[in-house]
Amino acid sequence: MNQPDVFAWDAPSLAEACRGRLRIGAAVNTWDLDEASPACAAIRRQFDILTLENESKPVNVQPEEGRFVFDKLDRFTDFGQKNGITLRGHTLVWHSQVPGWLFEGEDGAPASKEQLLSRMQAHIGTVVSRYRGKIATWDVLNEVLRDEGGLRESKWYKIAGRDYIPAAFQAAHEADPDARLLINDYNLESSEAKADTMAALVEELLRAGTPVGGIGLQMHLSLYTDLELLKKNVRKLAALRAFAPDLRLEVTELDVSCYRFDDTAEDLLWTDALETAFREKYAALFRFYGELADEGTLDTVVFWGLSDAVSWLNGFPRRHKNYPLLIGRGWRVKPAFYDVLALAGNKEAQS
Ligand code: 9MR
Repeated sequence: MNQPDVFAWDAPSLAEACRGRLRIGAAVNTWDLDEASPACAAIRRQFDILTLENESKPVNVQPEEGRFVFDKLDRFTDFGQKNGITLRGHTLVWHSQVPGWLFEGEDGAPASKEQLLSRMQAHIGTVVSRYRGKIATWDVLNEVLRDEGGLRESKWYKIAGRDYIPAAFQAAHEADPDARLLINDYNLESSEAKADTMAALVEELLRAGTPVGGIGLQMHLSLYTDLELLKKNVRKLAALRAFAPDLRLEVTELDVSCYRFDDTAEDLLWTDALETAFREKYAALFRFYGELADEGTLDTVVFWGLSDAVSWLNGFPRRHKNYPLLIGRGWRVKPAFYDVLALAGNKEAQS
């Protein structure tokens, strides 16, 4: 069926269609929040949950020890409150976009474990308590696992061992006992070893009484993602709810690249064949998200970016034109948008 080729702000609202079942969000930057901008119009129409793409990462929030920069986060939370939009905090502990001073001790030596943990607690405590009640979910830990399973051997791990993991959750929980606290990672859907490590780690944390509220599945996917494997791995993580019924999964950074990761092709043109594959992928995904939502496992799906024009995938892993989102260049919604709209919002459309 042909659907109108319209701007995102004139199209039906995906967030509204999904309300009560899934929150639908996007990663944004504060320049998108200017009232008169097309980005802002698209946000208000299409999304009811937002994440800052870069501006709330540790290197931007505490570039030097004790010097916190809150102007962007303040703008974000003011916007959310004014527009009734739920907010996600991204991220508190990461190996990337993290300031170097965190890991430095006296005279060029590495920081001690105690020093690193106390700096981590100070960062988390200051940031999370400032936005207590305003930021609903925090990606407390980001990408602490290796693709091949096991914990990433980051500076965090090398200095503090695995103790930084529960300590980060404890610090965030003390600062805002009502916030949902997540551990967030990529390739959980495509690497069984990584999904197994995540399941074992979260189980261990929950058994020890660590306040983990959920698992963030980034879901940077492609047209070539194996959906059967994706479902199997997600099911494995969802099974943790058997002994922690409040645990939730969130899809935190969804996009569907039209390239394989190691693809060195020149810019792909948007052909009918690509369009068909893209629609099928998104429809199958949202059918699955709907199932998870209906059983209470998943309640949030956030796209990583507002439109194809600004997606990070135009520059990663190499510079090429990509088309990973439901809003295309020129702010027009794609046919796949209407497929998702029909699927995500109502159960009948899924049969
Ligand atoms: O989209 C973000 C991009 O603009 C930054 O350059 C990049 C820096 O590492 O981070 C990107 O966002 C990442 C997110 O914070 C964590 N998961 C992977 C995302 C894509 O790289």
